[in-house]
Amino acid sequence: VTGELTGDGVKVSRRTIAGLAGYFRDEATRAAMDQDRLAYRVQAYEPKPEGEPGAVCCATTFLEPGLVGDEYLLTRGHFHAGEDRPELEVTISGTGLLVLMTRDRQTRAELMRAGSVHHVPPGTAHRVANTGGEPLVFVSYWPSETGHDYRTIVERGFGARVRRVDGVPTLVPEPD
Ligand code: M6P
Ligand code: ZN
Repeated sequence: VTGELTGDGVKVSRRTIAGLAGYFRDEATRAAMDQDRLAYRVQAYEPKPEGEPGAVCCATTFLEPGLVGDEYLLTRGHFHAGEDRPELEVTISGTGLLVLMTRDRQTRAELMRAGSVHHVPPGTAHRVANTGGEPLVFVSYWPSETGHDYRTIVERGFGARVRRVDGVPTLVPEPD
């Protein structure tokens, strides 16, 4: 009901503002913020080690509300190393946008709200932005043989960013 995962094998990780260096459009504003401030935490249950087949992994992400300049707090985002590996996102609470980008940088977004379910097709980078005033909580499911490619996003980013334009969350195209 809350998304909280507990029990043997659940691993918890935290990502602070410091851990999001380079991910926002306005890096100077990010660098001037409290570096220890929590951006999101993840509770993950991976029955098999990453890259090994035979299980479905799941994780709950608790993404804090807030802005860095005019950009909403976000997860780093990644492609899957296995290009044919999909993912499923189930929103527990809060509101946000799931940003999806194909390898040719076509970028779109889906509205996340309590109960919404989103399929991330194979070959699609995915990132979540919290556009609301409360934590955005969602559960993700992916096959255990999926590896993660963060480098492509670090190097080139997404084709669009979720920014506050006239008070409204807007997917704004971003030059490569
Ligand atoms: C979702 C899943 C996890 C991921 C988390 C945070 O829960 O996609 O695999 O760890 O979001 O996103 P990221 O790892 O891209 O920062
Ligand atoms: Zn993923």
